[in-house]
Amino acid sequence: MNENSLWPLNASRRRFLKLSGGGLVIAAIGLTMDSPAEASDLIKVSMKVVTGKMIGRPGWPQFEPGDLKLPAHRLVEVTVRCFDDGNAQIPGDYNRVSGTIGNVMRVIKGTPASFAPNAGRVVEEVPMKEVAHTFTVKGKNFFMNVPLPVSSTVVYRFKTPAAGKYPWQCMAACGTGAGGWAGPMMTNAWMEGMVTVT
Ligand SMILES: [Cu+2]
Repeated sequence: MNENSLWPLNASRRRFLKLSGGGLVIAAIGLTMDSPAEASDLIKVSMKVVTGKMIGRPGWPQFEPGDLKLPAHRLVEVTVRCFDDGNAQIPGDYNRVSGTIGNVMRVIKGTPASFAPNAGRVVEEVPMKEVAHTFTVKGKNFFMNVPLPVSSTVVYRFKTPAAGKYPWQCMAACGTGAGGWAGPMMTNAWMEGMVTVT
């Protein structure tokens, strides 16, 4: 598959967003992603966001896996199925895709088990009111923001940065408490976690 035909590069439009909402917790490393046999291969990662109801813990939506381990300087394709049909408030600009190849992602309606490579459409942003969660990674010289629309599947590609630990946080107020920033939003491998690049 030609990377550029599906993922137009748009290196000139780089957006650097400021993270708000407090510190990020550095914690344990979770799942290790499979590495392909050949170094030139695209690494594919599959994630999902399940609702609290689905896992018997209402009010606690969760990313699975909550921690990623990836090799440095490699092209990774991530598919995220968001089973959550509820939106949540996000700070301005976190509805925009940033830090992926071309600063875009592909959005497919629903959470089908399989779909054609060109299914759905390529977008640079999601309407604010349609965002259920974000996968927002911040680390030294690296920032990536992927907004997840309700009840949808997104596919994006990114180049892993240099070795290091890159915390991620969901920036949509999907948790418990008055502001929606408690509970899973403050719990490792729930709505925050670690991308460990080696
Ligand atoms: Cu969330």
